[in-house]
Amino acid sequence: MHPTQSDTPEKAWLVATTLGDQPRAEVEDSLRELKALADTARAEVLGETLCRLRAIQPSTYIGHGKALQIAENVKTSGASLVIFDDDLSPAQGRALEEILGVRVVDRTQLILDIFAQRALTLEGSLQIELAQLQYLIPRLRGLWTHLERQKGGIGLKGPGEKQLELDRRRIEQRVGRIRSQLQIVRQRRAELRRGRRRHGWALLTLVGYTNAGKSTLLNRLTNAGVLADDQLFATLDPTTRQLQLPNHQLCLLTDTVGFIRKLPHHLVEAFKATLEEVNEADLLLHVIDASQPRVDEQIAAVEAVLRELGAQGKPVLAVFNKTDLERGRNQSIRLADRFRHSVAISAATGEGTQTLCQAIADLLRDRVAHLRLKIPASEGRWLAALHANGKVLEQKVSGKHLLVEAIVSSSFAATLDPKWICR
Ligand SMILES: Nc1nc2c(ncn2[C@@H]2O[C@H](COP(=O)(O)OP(=O)(O)OP(=O)(O)O)[C@@H](O)[C@H]2O)c(=O)[nH]1
Ligand SMILES: [Mg+2]
Repeated sequence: MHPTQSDTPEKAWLVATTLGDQPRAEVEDSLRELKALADTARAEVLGETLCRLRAIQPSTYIGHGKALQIAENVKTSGASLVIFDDDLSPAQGRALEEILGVRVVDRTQLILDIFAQRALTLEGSLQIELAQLQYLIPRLRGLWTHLERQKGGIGLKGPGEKQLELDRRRIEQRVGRIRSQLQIVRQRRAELRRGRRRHGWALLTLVGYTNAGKSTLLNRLTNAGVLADDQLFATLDPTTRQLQLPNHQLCLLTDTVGFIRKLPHHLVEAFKATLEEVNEADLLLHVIDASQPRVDEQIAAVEAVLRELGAQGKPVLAVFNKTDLERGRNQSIRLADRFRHSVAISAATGEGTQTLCQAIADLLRDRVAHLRLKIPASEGRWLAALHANGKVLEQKVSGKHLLVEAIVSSSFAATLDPKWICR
């Protein structure tokens, strides 16, 4: 079912709908995004239809007359695939395929396909497979009807209920196996995080709409060398790098998968292992592409996913990005009121990134300690620990003592002998 995997691009016709008095501009924007998704999946878009619906038709989603009109468009254009911007029920998908005479894919399936193409690591592949199987289970019946038809249909005895039941059971077993493998991944991630916590370094996670510039920012701040691309969902797997703030405080910055409007629930569910980086963060950097015409909706979409993850209470620093573009500059001024803490930057040019680092340091102030220490020479091994866990600004020997000035996390400071700390 991948519209994406053959060498010759699939030729797609796009369909979006407005319901009731939903503003047209909103749907046009969603359609533009669907086009970008189709493009990311390497489908060639031949045309599009925007349907105004008074109500959703339970059987075919859009009206029958409209469906026939699209069937005509499909035929004359030579499209091999119709992509719906809205989610279709399995029955609606089948009924539409019947009328349109070509495969019908909805937005969820398109996003699942893109994720499947992008998954490089075992963790990513397992998560996407889980989401795909869960999407598939309620659609199995339709799949079999298709196969029967391809075999000649009428009179041919299909695999029937028994086969369907067998397949469902096999898929459910696979789902069970993936879940337990993912459980192991989660444990490994949790161990990794515990390891990082031991140093007391603050954990920062980049979140934001896909294509907002999260990876570009990670690269800019840490020379991470991760892929940043003008494509949706360029990043699937989290990358973590160390970042040193202007006060010499060390923290860890994690880049993770981007969000999108109507992000399939299965995906959010399946990507829990990856997205735990969000829940574990001490501070979220919400990267916002301020140059987007409908930036408010993108912000709302990200906030909705954060709520779904249970991360709504986390401290957030809004990072208005792409202010090298005029609209980015203008909108970042307007948007500042919406957030308690915000900074305007351009990850591309680096402008504003110093202010950003300062803002992060300010927000994490209570996690860091600037110490002057007088350590007995016999406890010299602590000097190595200070170097490993923080930033030593100065060190010298004075008689039987080491005098050290250092920046360390508050939690590491708590492990030091209080007698050594000079007030
Ligand atoms: N003009 C401009 N373009 C930027 C800026 N930051 C990022 N971009 C571009 O925006 C596109 C997306 O950047 P990425 O860093 O891949 O975005 P992302 O948020 O990591 O996207 P996903 O991983 O797909 O969620 C790339 O083409 C970047 O070059 C910026 O400050 N200004
Ligand atoms: Mg990215």
